[in-house]
Amino acid sequence: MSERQALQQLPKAAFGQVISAEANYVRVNISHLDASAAADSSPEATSSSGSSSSSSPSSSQDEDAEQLLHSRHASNSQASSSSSSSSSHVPPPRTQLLCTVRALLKKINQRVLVGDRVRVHGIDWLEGRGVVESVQPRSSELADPAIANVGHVLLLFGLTQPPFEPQQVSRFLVSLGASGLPVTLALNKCDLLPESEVTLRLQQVASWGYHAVAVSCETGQGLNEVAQALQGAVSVVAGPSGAGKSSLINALRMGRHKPEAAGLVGAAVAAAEAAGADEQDCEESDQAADGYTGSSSIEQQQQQHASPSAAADPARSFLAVGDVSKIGRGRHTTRTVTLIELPFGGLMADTPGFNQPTLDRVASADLARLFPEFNAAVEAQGGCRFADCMHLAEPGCAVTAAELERHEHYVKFLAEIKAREEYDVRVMQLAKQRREGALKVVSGRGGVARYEARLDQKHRITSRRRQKQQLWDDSTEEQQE
Ligand SMILES: Nc1nc2c(ncn2[C@@H]2O[C@H](COP(=O)(O)OP(=O)(O)OP(=O)(O)O)[C@@H](O)[C@H]2O)c(=O)[nH]1
Ligand SMILES: [Mg+2]
Ligand SMILES: [Zn+2]
Repeated sequence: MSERQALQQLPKAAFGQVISAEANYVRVNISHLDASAAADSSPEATSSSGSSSSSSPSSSQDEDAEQLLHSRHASNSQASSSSSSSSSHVPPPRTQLLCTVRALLKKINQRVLVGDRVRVHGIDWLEGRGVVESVQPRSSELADPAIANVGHVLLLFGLTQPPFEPQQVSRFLVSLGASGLPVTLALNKCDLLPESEVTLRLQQVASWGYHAVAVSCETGQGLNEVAQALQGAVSVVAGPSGAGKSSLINALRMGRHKPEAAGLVGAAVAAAEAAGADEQDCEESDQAADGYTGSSSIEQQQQQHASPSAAADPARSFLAVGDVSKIGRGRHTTRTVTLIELPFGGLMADTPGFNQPTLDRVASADLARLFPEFNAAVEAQGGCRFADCMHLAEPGCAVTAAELERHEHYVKFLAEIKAREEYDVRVMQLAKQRREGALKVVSGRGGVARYEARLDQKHRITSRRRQKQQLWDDSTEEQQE
């Protein structure tokens, strides 16, 4: 059986994981075929297979096809030189598919996130396209960054450039700590500060109840400890723009965490910076690293995916990194969430940097427990006087008595969360009243909709339109009689 025929015999549905997502399409890494789905039964497929037998493949054909997919899986992850071999007339077989999302999923507001395990159907193996039909239940889901099924979070901040901002770090710790996932905290760019200042930062973070690793993508310091935490896990790196998230993934992919690889990181960073020199190159670099491009149309993506040049050029196999601005802030170089394979086992999602992760998933009643030093203070003092103490101005509060550095962060976050909770309650009450008919929506000046109390039936004035309609109905009834 030729390669083309084998591809046409593959079932038209498969399971896989979303490795990157754009507004209109997602890229799915295919893990296995759905053998229960029928293979291509189009006339072209059956005629090119040269047989007049039934449209569904026999089990041996199934095995052939599956073997082909798996053999391609292995060869795809190596260099792409094989694409110029004798099979040049056959489009490259796909272990990654570019997929649209089924309209029904959009209608029911089912978002497809990076990391989602999905069933893809209607697959065109030759073109490498399909449609995401359903999303399997998630083991975890984060809002900021939006990603599903990760088991571990790496929080990365710059010790400088961008500056270390305690309240921002707290916010990330609370926002991601609320997910219940294990968090590793790393402080990058320790090569830019004297050791004494790095030590002070580590002590500050330790006083909050966290162990942080001081790392440098430039010198490789601390990367081994980070690599150990990531090994074998599906992780996501989060942190502000410019912290060095993409640089860290590049360094790990270079094997920079291994002591014997000293000196390689300079080359990696230089190559990545060259790749990030302009927008076009950034996107090509992203594509080479993870099979994703930021180009707008599905056709462009297909063409770029088929191009072997990116994989052949080692400089392009890094994620793009961008210089920080004059005031030491990141430039939002990474624009999408992308899952990338780590050479020592495991997957790592690179994410766009952001400054204010949401606290929408944190309840006011849970906030205090997300400050480990509060728990320690309460335990040390044998508890607050009141069991339901919110650690604000209550007498006998163990937390306020301990005069902790992050208490002011807690107070700010609590106010924000309470305001949101009160708003949510109001919206729910309004929705309830609307369901019960106590309110009606009227459009006011400028077409702005507002709610107005609905009067009891007996107090309502019948509109002139309704009066006229009633007269009309009565007269036609009379005529009919
Ligand atoms: N000196 C020094 N510079 C670093 C280190 N890590 C990263 N950088 C530099 O910091 C800048 C930003 O790095 P990126 O990897 O693009 O940062 P990012 O967190 O991915 O940023 P976004 O994609 O914008 O979210 C680049 O100029 C890197 O070369 C480090 O350990 N030491
Ligand atoms: Mg980045
Ligand atoms: Zn208290």
